[in-house]
Amino acid sequence: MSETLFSGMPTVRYAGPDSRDPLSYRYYDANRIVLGKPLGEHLRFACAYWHSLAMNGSDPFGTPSLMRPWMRTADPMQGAREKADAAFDLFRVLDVPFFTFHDRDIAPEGEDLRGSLSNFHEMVDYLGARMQTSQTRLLWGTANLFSHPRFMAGAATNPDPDVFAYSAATVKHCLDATKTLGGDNYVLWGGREGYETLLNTDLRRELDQLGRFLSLVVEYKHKIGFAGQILIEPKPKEPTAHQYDFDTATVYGFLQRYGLEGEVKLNLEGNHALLAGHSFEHEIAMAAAFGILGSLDINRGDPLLGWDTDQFPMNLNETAMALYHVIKAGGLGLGGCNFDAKIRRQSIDPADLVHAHVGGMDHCARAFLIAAAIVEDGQLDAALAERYAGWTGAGAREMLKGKMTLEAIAAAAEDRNLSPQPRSGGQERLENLLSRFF
Ligand code: XLS
Ligand code: NI
Ligand code: NI
Repeated sequence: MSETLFSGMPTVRYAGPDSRDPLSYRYYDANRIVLGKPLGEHLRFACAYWHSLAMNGSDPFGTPSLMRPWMRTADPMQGAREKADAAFDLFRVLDVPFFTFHDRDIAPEGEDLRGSLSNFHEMVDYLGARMQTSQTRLLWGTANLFSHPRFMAGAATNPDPDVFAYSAATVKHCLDATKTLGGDNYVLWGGREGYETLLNTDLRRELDQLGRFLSLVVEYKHKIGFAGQILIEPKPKEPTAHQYDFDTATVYGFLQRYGLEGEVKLNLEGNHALLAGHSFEHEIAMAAAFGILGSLDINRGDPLLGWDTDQFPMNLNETAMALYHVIKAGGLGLGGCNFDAKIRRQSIDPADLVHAHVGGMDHCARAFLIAAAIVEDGQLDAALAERYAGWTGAGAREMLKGKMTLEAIAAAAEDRNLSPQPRSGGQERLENLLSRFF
């Protein structure tokens, strides 16, 4: 492996909460047993190739601010190899257990579909070889079906059937590669699956196209024996004004409509929850309630801005409560905590990338320890159980069993001449209880 931007950096290690070394983990002790298993196995952190290796700091007002060496290499395939070397060296520095990628992050676009697929498979082989000598495994793969202008009117929902077919071919090869590299999940974020104006959009047709596309992916997953999960990543807006995969509840309805609710789970992102007018914990709890919690893109947005700023998580209350609901749901299983997060445009030093991830991992570890302490304490759970205790009674349960009619319930209520008394929800008491853990 050639020299990389990170060659001179030692692997970041756990050094305890009192450590003053900014490049040490103070809370992320991957081997520490929490709630019966190692912390690292609860969190399953992943580094996102696109933000960390492919992003160049450009924004709608400015040119790239982060010109990494591999971005200047004349031969794009050689650049892709240098980028992969840098990626695996960064993973070594962070000691991060997983990574995630889009096809286009790891390999350049070719002259045509065949050329792009050939570049892609060549780089998948290269990554496979890198993985032989690395601890870092693949959390998920995905296809970039939104950057190239061919996708400007959507991928699966495009009015042009050739774009649907092009996208199908791309996803087929990405799923093959994800399986080959031992990925635990395959993610579909509907980048431009949405619309700008109904003047040029046949909504019903586009939804049916999306439903069929997803069914094709699920059929193929079973055909090749991919043991991982298929995940949809909801997002309400950006890039299109009306994204079809708006939020957890919307996607669940969509999955039900196309009979896929038992096949597909969700990859939930903090910033996307915020854009949908929800909190991260709401989206997680909602997915858990539907039984479709899959994985997390653990980042944060700026509540003052209306777009996907993809910042590293740093709000302890927000992250702890998100992870509390993950624990309550039984954990992330094959999913993990993917840093779909990018450094700011001014953070131009390679070390900034390391600081960002070390901070993010440590922050999440600390938040997880807080969430685990709340679970172990049990008072919040007890308060919840107490609030719904009335439903444990036989009479109450009868009403939900589907055997009592509305008339029967009415007759019983009249018979008992009910006069239910309001009870306090106790929110402030519970908030005070929570604040003891922070
Ligand atoms: C964009 C999405 C994207 C997905 C992967 O907002 O978060 O990064 O995670 O395509
Ligand atoms: Ni996002
Ligand atoms: Ni994301």
